[in-house]
Amino acid sequence: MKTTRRRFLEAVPTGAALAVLRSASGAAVPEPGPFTIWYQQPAAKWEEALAVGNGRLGAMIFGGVEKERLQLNEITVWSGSLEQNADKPEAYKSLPAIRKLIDEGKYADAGKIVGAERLCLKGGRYGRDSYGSYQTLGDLNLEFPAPAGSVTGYRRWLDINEAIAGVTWQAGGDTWMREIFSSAVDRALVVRVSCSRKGAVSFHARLSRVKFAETRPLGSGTLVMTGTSTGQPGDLRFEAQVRAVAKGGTVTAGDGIEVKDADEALIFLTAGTDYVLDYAKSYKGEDPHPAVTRDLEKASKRAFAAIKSDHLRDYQGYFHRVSLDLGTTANAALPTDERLRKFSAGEDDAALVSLFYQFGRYLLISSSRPDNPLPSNSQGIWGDGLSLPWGCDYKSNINFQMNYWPAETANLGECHKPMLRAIEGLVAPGEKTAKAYFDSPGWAMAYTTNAWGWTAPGPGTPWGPFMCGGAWVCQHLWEHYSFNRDRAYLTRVYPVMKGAAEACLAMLAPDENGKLVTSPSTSPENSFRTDDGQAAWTCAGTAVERQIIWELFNNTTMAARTLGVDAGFREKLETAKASIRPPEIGHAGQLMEWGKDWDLNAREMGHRHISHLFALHPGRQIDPLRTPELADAAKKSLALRGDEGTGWSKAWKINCWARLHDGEHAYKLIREQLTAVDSTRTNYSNGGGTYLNLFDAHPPFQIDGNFGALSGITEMLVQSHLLYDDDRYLLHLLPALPPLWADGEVKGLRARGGVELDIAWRGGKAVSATLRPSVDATCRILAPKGQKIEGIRSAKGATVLHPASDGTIEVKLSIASIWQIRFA
Ligand code: FUC
Repeated sequence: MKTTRRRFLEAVPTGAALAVLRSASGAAVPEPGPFTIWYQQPAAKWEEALAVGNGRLGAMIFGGVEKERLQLNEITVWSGSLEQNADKPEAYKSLPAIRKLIDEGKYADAGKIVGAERLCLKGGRYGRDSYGSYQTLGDLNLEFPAPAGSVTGYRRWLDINEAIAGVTWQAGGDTWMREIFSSAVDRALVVRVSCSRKGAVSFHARLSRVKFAETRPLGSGTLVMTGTSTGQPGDLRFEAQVRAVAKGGTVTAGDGIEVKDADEALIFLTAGTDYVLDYAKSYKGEDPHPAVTRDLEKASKRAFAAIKSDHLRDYQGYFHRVSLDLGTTANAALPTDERLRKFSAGEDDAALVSLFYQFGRYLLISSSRPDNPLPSNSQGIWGDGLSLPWGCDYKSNINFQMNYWPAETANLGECHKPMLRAIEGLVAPGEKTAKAYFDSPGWAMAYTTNAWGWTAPGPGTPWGPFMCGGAWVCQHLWEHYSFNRDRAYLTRVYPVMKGAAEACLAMLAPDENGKLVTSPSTSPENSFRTDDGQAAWTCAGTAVERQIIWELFNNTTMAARTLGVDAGFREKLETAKASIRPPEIGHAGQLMEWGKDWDLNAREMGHRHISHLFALHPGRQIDPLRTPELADAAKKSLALRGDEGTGWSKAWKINCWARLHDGEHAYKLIREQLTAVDSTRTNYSNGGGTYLNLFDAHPPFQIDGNFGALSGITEMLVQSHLLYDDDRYLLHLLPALPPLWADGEVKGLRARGGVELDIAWRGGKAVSATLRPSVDATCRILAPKGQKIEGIRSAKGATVLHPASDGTIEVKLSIASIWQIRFA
């Protein structure tokens, strides 16, 4: 299929969509544009509904003509509570016996003791007891009179350029429309119901929840729903309020809100809970009623046009920072479900990939605003039911981190903040965990966390006792600094990194050659068979734990050096880092996953976790430019694992192939990730893909695959993870461009060192690049393979190029100048 250039992608002006039909009050029905995800039928199930969110308050829109269901979420609606007895206080006493068994090669026996002594004491089961689960807030149901005549021209959409969803249809000569968005400025979900005929708008609105809530009228045209997460005393309390305001007609409230014969109606919904992210307060905050009431009073007094324009200014302030043009094909004109099905069947649709890319950015902006009370969870903020898959928590052996991989690179650094705050909040509970399991200072988190500061190991094996979750999430603290260079921020988070490093020192023990390894150690959720036939999952020194700790020690020493603090501790970490057993290559040429060469005896050769590739991505210890043999071994490991997997597993592999500079293989995985999936049954091995609403399918729905793919596509275009000097970075332009994306343009990506950049390419070759440093930055630049940098200049003149022996060019870029690169 022929690919034609598309010029309109970048910054489509607000309201540019064609106004073909107008409602009685002037609301215009928009036509689908390049940023519209749209369908010609209502959602038949939750995975077809469309998501809106303001970071905290979200809805899934089903779009029925007579019955509209808005399934509601508020990010702090969680069952469970702080578990004070999660840690086994004397678990550390088992360490010597376990280490001895491991040293003797009795891995299965060592695993038995870990299972008996080093899991949590209490809690930890998703959806049950104190661990709890993220939950639905409830539903806003709208019921309309039967349409006068047959329905034609039905369309349901989500415009991610505006973060506004809508539904339109015609019946009996009338045109109907609903527009729905969640405003961060007004802290409210806003719905406008309009019709081309005056006085035609009538409906009944209700608030409901499967359990544990009651609704009552509150003054004219307002309902309030209050409840608790599981109906038990001490539970989290929530409240939602909804109000209808009509132009013309009447509004009354009883068990629901009745709007009759209006020209147009606005519905406002506000919500909150008594949750606060504060361990010292046992996560119990204030009664939500005053804030929910205040938000409703404020929003419902404002005009729709004012709310909408504030919403657009706010949302587009994030969204418009990046544009991506990979070309477009005829399929771009089709409804999104058809496009996805055709793409799954092998048809080309480059614009679907860029839409999916921008949808990932939309999802992060919509589930993780800077002031969010909690970070984006494993379903972002969108989930129906009282007990969601895996508690819908923050699984820290990959999933939590993957949600935030693209935050900095895709120019949404502020959206990273909820995660960074949550990490700081793990120190207090994590100190108990470090003390209990390692008798050490500092803090640790095992394989997962939840709204209640869970840091203990899980209640089962092999997943529960992975103890490096805390060390892993600390990578994000340093990354936020390396992209933004804010010393005040680094000063605040440095003690968090240091605390995690202190606990890691206690996790390490010397191996038979005096090299440091973790013991006991696991490779997340995978197990092996030893050469003498033991089926086990505990050993010493899994690759992932050594790599995570290397990364943490590396970042913590750089942070201490940047801040000029802690010389003694820094030295201790540097010495320890140099003694950590480095990544190893096994007999099949692969990167070894465990402490011994057992990869070919793995219980599951195609296991979805590729933990031992941490050093390739998201780490930086392995890279084709610096450690080509290890990079080849990583490639071999990827081949042994295969491309099958869950949605997030495929997404991780996109990042890995991008880091291996293999754009073709990365693109193969993007194609597989964009396979239309219908099933919601949990599949751990080979069901990964994308639902018709473009949510990632594990299956079931898990948002990390959306964010992981966003990160992976960004890594294909720019990489900046390699340091060539203390805290100075190498900018690698177009490191993994697939042949199919011959012509394209990306604008507004961010690189470490504080640089924003644009690149345009034709025929697979870079034609121009622009760098906008946000600090004075010295960096090195590597041109795409086969190309050279001829010059870099700004309006003030050219910068001197210092070619280095590795083919890179060192340049000094001053802030407040825009630098243009010329390629040969
Ligand atoms: C980890 C993964 C599963 C799933 C769960 C939420 O345990 O192994 O595949 O993603 O987290």
